[in-house]
Amino acid sequence: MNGYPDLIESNTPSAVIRGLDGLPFGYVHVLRRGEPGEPGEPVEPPVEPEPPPVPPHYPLLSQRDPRWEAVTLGYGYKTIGEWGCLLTDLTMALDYMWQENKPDQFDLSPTPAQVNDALKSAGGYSQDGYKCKLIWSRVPAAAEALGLPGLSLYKLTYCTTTPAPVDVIDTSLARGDYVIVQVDSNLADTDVDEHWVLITGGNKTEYVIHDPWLLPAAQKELTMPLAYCKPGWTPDRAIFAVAIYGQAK
Ligand SMILES: [Ca+2]
Repeated sequence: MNGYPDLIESNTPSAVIRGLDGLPFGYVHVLRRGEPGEPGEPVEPPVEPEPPPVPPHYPLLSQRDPRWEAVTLGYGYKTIGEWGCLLTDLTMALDYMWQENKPDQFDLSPTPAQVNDALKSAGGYSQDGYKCKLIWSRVPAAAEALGLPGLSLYKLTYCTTTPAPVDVIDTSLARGDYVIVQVDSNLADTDVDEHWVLITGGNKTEYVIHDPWLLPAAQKELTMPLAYCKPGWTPDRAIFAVAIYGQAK
């Protein structure tokens, strides 16, 4: 005997230590080698699971955002804040495409001012008097210059006097294409006051739209026919042109 109490190994959490006189004088935890928490062996922290990736979503951008509202649209005499609705719609679509293709560079998605510059470099505008008009077929080249190759113009149709092709819109939405439509910004008169919005969901009876005119940009989504429809109108009556872009999937 060395004068020290014997350690009694046990499967139970505690074991009794007895002195030489056989009387218990304390309790200690007796740990088997390899059990968690053994002194001298670090305990591995629990591994946190990776957060799920954020699914792509359309941003809510306003053409009247002070960051770009004063920028000249193309080569014209109007600004993005005044006439940049279509440009802002395109930017929201390209930002969605960006999220799909570059999810790790989420914060670098292009702004309307950057898309405007890319369109100018790609020959994406034509001058028509004081108007600066978009050349639809040049948008893919501008997108590629921004780092987004593979965009195609699938459809461009004007339907001023005929019902809009809502079946085509619905098929395109289901496929994940980008749908931009023209509406009448002033329903109080009889002509079509050109305005473009982005359709982000829904179907032929009710579409969710992102309206670039609204400010602030974090405005709530609108729906047609609540917006841009006279009483009794369905979306196919209220849409006067349809442009659909997409990327090969
Ligand atoms: Ca009108």
